[in-house]
Amino acid sequence: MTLPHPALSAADPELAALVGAEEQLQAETLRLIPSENYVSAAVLEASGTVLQNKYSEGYAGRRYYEGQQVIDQVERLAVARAKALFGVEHANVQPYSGSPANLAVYLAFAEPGDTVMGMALPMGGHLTHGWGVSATGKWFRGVQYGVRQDTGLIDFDEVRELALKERPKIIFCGGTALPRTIDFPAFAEIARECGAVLVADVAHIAGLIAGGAHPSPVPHADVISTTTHKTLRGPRGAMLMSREEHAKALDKAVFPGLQGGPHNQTTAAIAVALHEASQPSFRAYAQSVVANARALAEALLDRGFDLVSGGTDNHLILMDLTPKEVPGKVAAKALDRAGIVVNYNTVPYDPRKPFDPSGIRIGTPSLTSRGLGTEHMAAVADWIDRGVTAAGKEDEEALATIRSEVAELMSAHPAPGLAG
Ligand code: DSN
Repeated sequence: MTLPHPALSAADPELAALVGAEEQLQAETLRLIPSENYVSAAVLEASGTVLQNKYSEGYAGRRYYEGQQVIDQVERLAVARAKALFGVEHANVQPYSGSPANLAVYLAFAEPGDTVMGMALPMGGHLTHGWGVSATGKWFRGVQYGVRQDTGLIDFDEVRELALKERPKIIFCGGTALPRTIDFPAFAEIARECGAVLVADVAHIAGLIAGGAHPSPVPHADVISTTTHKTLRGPRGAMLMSREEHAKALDKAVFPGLQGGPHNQTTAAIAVALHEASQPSFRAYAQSVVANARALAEALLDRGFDLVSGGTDNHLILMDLTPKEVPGKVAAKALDRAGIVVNYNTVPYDPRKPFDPSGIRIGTPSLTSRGLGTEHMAAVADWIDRGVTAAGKEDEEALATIRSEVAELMSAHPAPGLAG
């Protein structure tokens, strides 16, 4: 199923064909990358509007360009909805994406060379939490915590000890491969003890928080940073939220500190997504994402898979394929050929290299958006199991069989935004 794009097809058939091919790929495959989702048709429409045509440097009522009669209302609406949904005093909806949002936090609260602390990338953290190859690890002194090797869980005694020794200006909690609930009060206590600004990077779980399926970082974190396109199911963008006391510093850091004109079409689509996330149906969605992940984790454990931390509390499962003797990248590429889209990922204490690691990372936001429920998770686990086995044996026929089975189930569950 592809959508009609009459103007695009007439003006640029080559590009229109590529868009159609991507629509088909997204419709036919089982997308398990935990940071991806399907936006609604309404979000898709809002992000493709004439709001695209406006420059709006500044903030509502304080712009450097005229003609903002409508844009100001769009941004105010998005801000008001973010504040209401997350229960925060201040929201900035202008960051282009998660990495610029986090950079703005550095600009607001630290000077180059200052010490910052975050979870190490190979342990499940994010590049922008002070990891060495990122600007945040080059321009700041990043110290990193991890998880315990025996449990796969954060050891708060270790985090406290490191924080009190290193005295970071900023502590980040949250990350990209964390299958367990983030203990915001525990991080807040440590940040208070060492006088650090606590930033909860909830990019992965923002939708779960909005839907009441994960505890909120409010009032524990000083700053909340999030993208808008993962479990929150909005367009590719980001937000920074805080108490009023930090509003000025954050706003100044985003603009003029780091960015120019906001992407107004994205702001509009964020507003739509926030409206959708405030509906009762979104609460049900968030609960279902977690229920599906738990059911999938159980089904994988039943099939002998090794899951980091032994399971999941949220939308994400990190699988260590070492016992299966199939490298993560080999498995991910084979599953892709089978119509199951995952990403290869390091696991904590991974002896292999990041570009060829031991694990794969999967999650349930996208399949839940298509209406799949716990009753489907045994089949999903079975496909992953057969796919990993086929990867080890280079059995292309088995992968092709899985692909047709996946496509059949997907055709019975049309994806939001692609249903025509
Ligand atoms: N790329 C995001 C993710 O996949 O988790 C993090 O930046």
